[in-house]
Amino acid sequence: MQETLRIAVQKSGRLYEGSMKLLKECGIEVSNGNNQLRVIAANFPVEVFFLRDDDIPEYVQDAVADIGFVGENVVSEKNKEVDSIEKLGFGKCRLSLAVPKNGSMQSLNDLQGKKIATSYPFILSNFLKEKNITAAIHEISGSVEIAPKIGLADAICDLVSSGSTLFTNELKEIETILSSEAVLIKNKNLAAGKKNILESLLFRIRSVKKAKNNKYVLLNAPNDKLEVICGILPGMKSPTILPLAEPGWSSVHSVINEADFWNVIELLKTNGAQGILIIPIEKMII
Ligand code: PRT
Ligand code: ZN
Repeated sequence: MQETLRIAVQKSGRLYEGSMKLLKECGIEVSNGNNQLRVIAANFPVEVFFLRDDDIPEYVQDAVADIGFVGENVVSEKNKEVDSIEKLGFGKCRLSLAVPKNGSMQSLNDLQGKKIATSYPFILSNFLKEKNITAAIHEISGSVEIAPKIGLADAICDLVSSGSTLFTNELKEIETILSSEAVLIKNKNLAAGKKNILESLLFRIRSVKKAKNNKYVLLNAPNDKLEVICGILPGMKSPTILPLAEPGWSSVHSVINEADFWNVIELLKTNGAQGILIIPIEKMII
């Protein structure tokens, strides 16, 4: 029987869609139409297990699953023996300390001797120890944000993404403890065959991620501006230049990083580029 790599993915919740989308973009067909707990991919040697996110680090540590897609916040809190090997670019959030907006507490030191509600007691206690703050940690599993209002705690330590939950509960962030996104974790002792499958999966994931971070640019430029325009557009190797039917003009093709996008476009325009087209890239292999 051919070896398969067992991937643990969140069954439902904030990481489910991102995880399934990533597998799909990697060309791996996993149909979970019947809400099954275990699905074998049709065209790649992987088997997907659908689990609660909190259980994924332990299952990967214990080799029930070989790898998992899970939040870095959960990996840090569970503190299991697994390797985090690749950030996946979705599920971004931060674990923060927050206090009542109109109260007297303003900064970290004001938490001295106070009570903090959280679902992340391990991360929080390490953080407080490091900062020499003695506070009581009250562990609760959900709706942490209402704890100050109902008198359960003075402050909270919880995940924040847009900040709207804090806002509606009249809380303000005073400190970020950890930035998090979904990450690929692996068992520490994968057999050679599984390692090979993981390598080809990682190759696909990295190609998808690179493509997302880059855009394909097409533009027209007068030939006397080509040198300066090519200097602005580094590309994967160097830009491709093709002559236009109109004498004295060329078409320039290249790839630019999403982060540099607006700066680069402005510069291209001021240096004589015209008809600039920006096209998303599906996969990028360097
Ligand atoms: O059932 P299961 O145990 O699998 O799921 P769960 O309910 O424990 O987790 P789930 O689906 O809520 O979150 C899964 C993972 O998504 C987390 O471990 C994080 O890695 C990531 N993630 C990203 C978030 C958020 N963003 C997030 N905003 N997890 C939770 N939140 C919550 C937060 O706790 C707070 O209640 O959303 C609220 C804040 O959001 P904003 O947008 O109002 O700031
Ligand atoms: Zn959970």
